[in-house]
Amino acid sequence: MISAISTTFIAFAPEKRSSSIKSFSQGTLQMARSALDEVTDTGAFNRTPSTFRNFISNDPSSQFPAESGRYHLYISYACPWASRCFAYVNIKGLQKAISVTSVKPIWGRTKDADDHMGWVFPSSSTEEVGADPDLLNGTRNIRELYELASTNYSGKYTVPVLWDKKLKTIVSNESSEIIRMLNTEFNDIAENASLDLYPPHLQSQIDEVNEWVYDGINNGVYKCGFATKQGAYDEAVAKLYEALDKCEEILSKQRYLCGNTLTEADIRLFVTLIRFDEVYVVHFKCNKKQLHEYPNLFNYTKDIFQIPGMSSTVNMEHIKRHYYGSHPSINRYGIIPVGPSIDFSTPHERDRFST
Ligand SMILES: N[C@@H](CCC(=O)N[C@@H](CS)C(=O)NCC(=O)O)C(=O)O
Repeated sequence: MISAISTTFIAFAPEKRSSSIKSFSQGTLQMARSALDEVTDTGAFNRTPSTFRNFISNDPSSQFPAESGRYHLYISYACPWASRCFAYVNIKGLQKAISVTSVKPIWGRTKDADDHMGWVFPSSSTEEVGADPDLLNGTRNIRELYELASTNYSGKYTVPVLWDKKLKTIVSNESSEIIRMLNTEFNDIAENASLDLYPPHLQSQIDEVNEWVYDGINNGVYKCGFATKQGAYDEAVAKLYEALDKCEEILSKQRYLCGNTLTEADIRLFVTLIRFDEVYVVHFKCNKKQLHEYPNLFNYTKDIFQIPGMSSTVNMEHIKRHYYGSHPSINRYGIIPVGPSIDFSTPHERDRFST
């Protein structure tokens, strides 16, 4: 019985909401139901925090114990946040333990009763290459999945969703926490258990890097793209290029962001860089400089792309079709620009740095 499970679900009381976030349905005070609604009065994109924040643990007596076959990850190949979780499944060697389903790339209607647009599943496994129906729960879209997990949910219907097949509920919809669980809690069953992307001696450095990379780059590109006033865009784009320049400088001296070993900070940066020239330069107006004009950042992106398990998490067709096709407020006709079709499998010479 779902109602009997005490999972952590952060419900936002009306008084806690940012009063400047536009309401989903006109005239009512609702949480943003889509990223397109998360704009403040100053025209700045303001991301709402995730709401399901439970943790899987390697302690067998915990509410969500790490067990093979128990959890399912719902993703979109288009989404950078979901892709970083999928990347962890692959590089930690958890493919046999955690099953994964991707939605269709382009948002569709999720209910006849209203006009919400969101992530939908194909109705058959042949309808859309790279996407599958929800064979586990039989839902038609991610919204229905949230409604299965909670009867009073009133936030966005985002991916990733880490689903517990046993308790039939959402464990977490916050990728930064899902990747931490995947890094440590499944090590008894992970095929690549020795890979530690958040080792104790680097944790404070990783946290520090994550903070400015998230603000300036991961979330920064969205702040550029979804800004509705010039000042908000100008501020976001200046911060973005300041952070990219800082990365370029760091990566001219060492292979990865926190030294010469791969860490969580690199996977988090990678998911934004791989989408940069194909999408963010045009769709989000991040065109001061392109990724391939930064020699170190560009080669670094190729380096990470070529880590076994990473390239299969990148589906550029889904990425391009999603962004250009799902945000009519910034790309009214859904036209997908040609190119630049970058090949990330070419030599990168990053192995010149000793590891
Ligand atoms: N904080 C979340 C953010 C996830 C997120 O924003 N996902 C986007 C796709 S890239 C989404 O599903 N958006 C649905 C919507 O805006 O309606 C995480 O990192 O897991």
